[in-house]
Amino acid sequence: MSVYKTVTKAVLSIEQDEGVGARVRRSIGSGSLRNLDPFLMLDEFKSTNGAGFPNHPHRGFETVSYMLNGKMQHEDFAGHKGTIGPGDLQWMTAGRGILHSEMPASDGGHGLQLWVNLPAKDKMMPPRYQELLDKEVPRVTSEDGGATVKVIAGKSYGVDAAVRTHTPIVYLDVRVQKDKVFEQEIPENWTSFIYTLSGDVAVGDGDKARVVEPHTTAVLSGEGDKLIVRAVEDAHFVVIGGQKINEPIYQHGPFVMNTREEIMQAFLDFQMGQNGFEGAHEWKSTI
Ligand code: 3F1
Ligand code: FE2
Repeated sequence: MSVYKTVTKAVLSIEQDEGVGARVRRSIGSGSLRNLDPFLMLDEFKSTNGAGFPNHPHRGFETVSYMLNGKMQHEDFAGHKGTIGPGDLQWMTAGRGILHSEMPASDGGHGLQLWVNLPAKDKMMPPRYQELLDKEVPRVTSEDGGATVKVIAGKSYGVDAAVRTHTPIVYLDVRVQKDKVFEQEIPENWTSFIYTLSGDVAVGDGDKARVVEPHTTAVLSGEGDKLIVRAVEDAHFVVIGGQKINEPIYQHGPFVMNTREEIMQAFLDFQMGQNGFEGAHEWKSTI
């Protein structure tokens, strides 16, 4: 018999400044939502005025950019360049080093960026992109048609994602009609949460359900192997879960390693243009 997960914590995200002139609602990674292994950060990003995230490096983790509306341009120091449009997904494994620029196209953008930690053995792997257009992201509908899901990572209602992850992860974009229900298996002891975009939802079963408003992170219990969400009104949210990596985390901004020494090495490598940061100095973004 399955046991439903409960909400252990619900935190509303308030808009804050990030990047250059950009505004984000920070979910994971904000003061009260740290240590959600394997997740380091989740930002809901909305731009109107061309503000974004010019030239900056990453090492030791993955950035998952998922566009909800509008367009973002990206360009990295190895010449990888493109535009992410509505519903498109870019799963970027920074590995040993990426230097890039992420800027909204002229009419602005609305999207989510999730940072997923890498296990120690993969932190220095060569960078890799998995890019899917909206129409290439697998979709599935619940039995009664009340819930529709885009399977970004993991599996839902029997449909597998196209993306490959380094540790087990589930990432779903879910829309549920008013008074309908979404159900999802998530293993016990994983870290998992939902982040709401629009519409109030009741998370959890029966008496234990908790109503959550938009722009809120509802952290789910390790106990229980099933999530149930009822839409109080037409609702849109993401479900994110992952197996814990259980390794020490030493983070300095966009470098996430296991020890202080590895962080000092990352600074040195970036400064010297070595060990994955070759050419970092000479590079100038064109976007
Ligand atoms: C100037 C600056 C400061 C901080 O590495 C959290 C540049 C980068 C950084 S950063 N990145 S911030 C970030 C947040 C959201 O700390 C970067 C990009 C974000 O969203 C981009 C996005 C979202 C959806 C692109 C495409 C779809
Ligand atoms: Fe970035």
